[in-house]
Amino acid sequence: MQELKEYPKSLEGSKSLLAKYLTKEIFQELKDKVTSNGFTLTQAINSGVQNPDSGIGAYVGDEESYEVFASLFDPIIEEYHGFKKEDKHKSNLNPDDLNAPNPDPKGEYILSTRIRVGRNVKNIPLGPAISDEQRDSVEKDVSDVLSSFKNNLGGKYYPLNNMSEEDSKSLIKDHFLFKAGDRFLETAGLNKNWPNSRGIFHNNEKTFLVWVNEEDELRIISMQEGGDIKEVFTRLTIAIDALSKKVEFAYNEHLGYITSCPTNLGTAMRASVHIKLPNLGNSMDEFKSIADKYNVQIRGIHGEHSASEGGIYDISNKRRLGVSEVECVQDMYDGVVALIKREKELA
Ligand code: ADP
Ligand code: CIR
Repeated sequence: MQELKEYPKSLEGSKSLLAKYLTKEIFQELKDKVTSNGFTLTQAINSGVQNPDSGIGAYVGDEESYEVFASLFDPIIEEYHGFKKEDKHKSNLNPDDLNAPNPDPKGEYILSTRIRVGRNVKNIPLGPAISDEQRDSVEKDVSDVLSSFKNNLGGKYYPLNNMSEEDSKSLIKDHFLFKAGDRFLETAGLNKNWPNSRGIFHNNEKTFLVWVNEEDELRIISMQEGGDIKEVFTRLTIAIDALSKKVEFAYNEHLGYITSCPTNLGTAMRASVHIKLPNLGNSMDEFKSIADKYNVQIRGIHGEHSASEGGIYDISNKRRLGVSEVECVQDMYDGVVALIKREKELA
């Protein structure tokens, strides 16, 4: 990748947080800085430079990037999470502290619930700066640990480079597997040597899954049909605990779990439901204003940057840093309850 000498023109007019906070002065201040893994500003911002329609537009190659390029990342983190430089992250993975009785016991609105966290292995560069050998060793170590899991968490690891196109298509369509060729990840350097060293582990029921070497080295996922959010959270906490006993993850007191995208820092948790909201879907301004009020994000049915189909939306917590895991799920829950209430009124 050619190192940028001049402020990138494509950012002029872009609405991304990168464009907002990478002023010409900050570009000059940071353009020759480099982390001990050799990660540069050009690499950190390439995704947003190549994709001016990004919401954020920047990724890091290692934990140190958040320090070296702090004058860019601090304001992005502050705006996205409402989290200031002097704030401290907190954690609470106790399902008993969650107040989330099924908001839709008759199953009229919620199709499924999914909660994931991102994790990266301590002392290894993050995806945008990882070497092929390091990516390989992450895959080997993590898949060995997962293959030793028993009972409800027991299952099998499926490497992507050994998967038929038919199987991968059906896993993607059914929302279990990440898609290939995402242009935001591609330009962030996250798809290098694809499909090698990537894969998915899942138990028989596909209620516990782990993505290996996608945007983060691990995405630990709990999901099931319906709206029993507490059951999904409980299974996830058991899985996180089991994995944390075997793999040490990158974490610091200020930023929590270290992730390649600044939106995922902290808990690295996205708790979501797939939910039918056709009437709110026809009043998008009101839908967005309720979502903003409850700190939830609206996505389409096939994940980030996808569209809704049949009035079904993906509703998830927006904040992940400076709030605990229980609070992330509570944000999503409170937002979903408010959205169902309004949807009923509009029907
Ligand atoms: P991430 O969750 O890692 O931020 P995406 O937004 O790309 O990533 O979503 C990943 C996949 O998970 C997509 O296929 C998406 O449809 C699926 N998904 C997300 N939430 C749910 C849900 N509540 N139920 C079923 N599938 C879901
Ligand atoms: C973007 O900037 O749009 C992509 N790089 C994805 C950012 C992460 N998405 C989010 O809002 N959590």
